[in-house]
Amino acid sequence: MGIFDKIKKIISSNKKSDKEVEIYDKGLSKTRNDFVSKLGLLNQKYKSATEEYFSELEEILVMADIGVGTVMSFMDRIKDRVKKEKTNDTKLLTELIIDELFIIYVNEGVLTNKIKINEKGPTVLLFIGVNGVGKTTTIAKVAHKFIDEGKKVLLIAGDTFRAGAIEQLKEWGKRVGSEVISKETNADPSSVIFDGITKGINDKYDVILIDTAGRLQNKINLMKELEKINKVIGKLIPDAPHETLLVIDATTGQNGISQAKAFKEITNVTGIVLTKLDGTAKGGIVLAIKESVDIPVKYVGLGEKMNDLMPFDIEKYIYGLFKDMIG
Ligand SMILES: Nc1nc2c(ncn2[C@@H]2O[C@H](COP(=O)(O)OP(=O)(O)O)[C@@H](O)[C@H]2O)c(=O)[nH]1
Ligand SMILES: [Mg+2]
Repeated sequence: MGIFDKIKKIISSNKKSDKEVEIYDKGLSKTRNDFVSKLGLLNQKYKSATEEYFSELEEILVMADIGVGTVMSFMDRIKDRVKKEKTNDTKLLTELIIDELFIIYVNEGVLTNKIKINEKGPTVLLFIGVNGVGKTTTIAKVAHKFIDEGKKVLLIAGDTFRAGAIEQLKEWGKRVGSEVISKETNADPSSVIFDGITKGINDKYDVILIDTAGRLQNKINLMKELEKINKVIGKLIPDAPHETLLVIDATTGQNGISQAKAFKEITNVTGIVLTKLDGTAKGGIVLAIKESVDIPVKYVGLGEKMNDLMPFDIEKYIYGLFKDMIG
């Protein structure tokens, strides 16, 4: 079944009222209102797919932060399909556009949004990313998810750089109901992490989530710090961290993409958390990440509340973008 039919199925089934679909729906409304309404206007303006139509379409996609390289190959494929399928009707083109956007993401892709789970002991997830992108909030949301599943979750305040960061994690710990291990401001992050993981093992925690500071302006130091952190974790639990999740703020557009490239150079990033998708009209950044770093997006942040974090799901994402154009 093609993506178009799958979305139609979501629309026609009662899945519409599914909680997850609802959060996607709400969180993507800014992007949908901007990007999709532009597409709608384009289809009204042009009855058939002329050169002008294509160049306006290209501009709309670039404006949604999809990434120039992706847009260019996308345009080639769309034009090809228009020729092959001998359709020139812009209404039918919508279906092709949605289909091709989906293909961009799944193409040659490691599509998994699954978090690697350690069956033999605590699962350790390390969160990295620059200041303000939403690391601490995301950790709280992920903790909430695991606690909901009945797991015992420990948080480690590895961002010892700012006093506020430690307090913020403790506050979230109270709210979601998980223990927080911390030390004083400016303590060595590796030593807090050592203590935390040791407790996690001894007290048989299921999941350990580690907060860090991300001072990317000093790349060498950050690289060394992350190396040290990884060493400490790996000594206590071989194979850990099971995931290193890079948090990126979707509202920062190309800046976020640059961060992804920089972090990929200095450490082994296994997944991306894209936050604040609800705060941007440029939700196409999901596809730009695919193009520029090819690291799977594992979670998306669609709001500030505890429940506003979703495992990334390309079908729900495309549904959230295009539901007004289909059906
Ligand atoms: N709208 C929205 N705000 C978010 C999201 N994730 C985080 N934030 C906000 O971003 C700000 C910075 O988050 P924080 O977790 O402190 O970032 P950190 O410095 O990386 O730890 C806070 O005000 C959060 O409420 C999201 O998905 N949507
Ligand atoms: Mg923080």
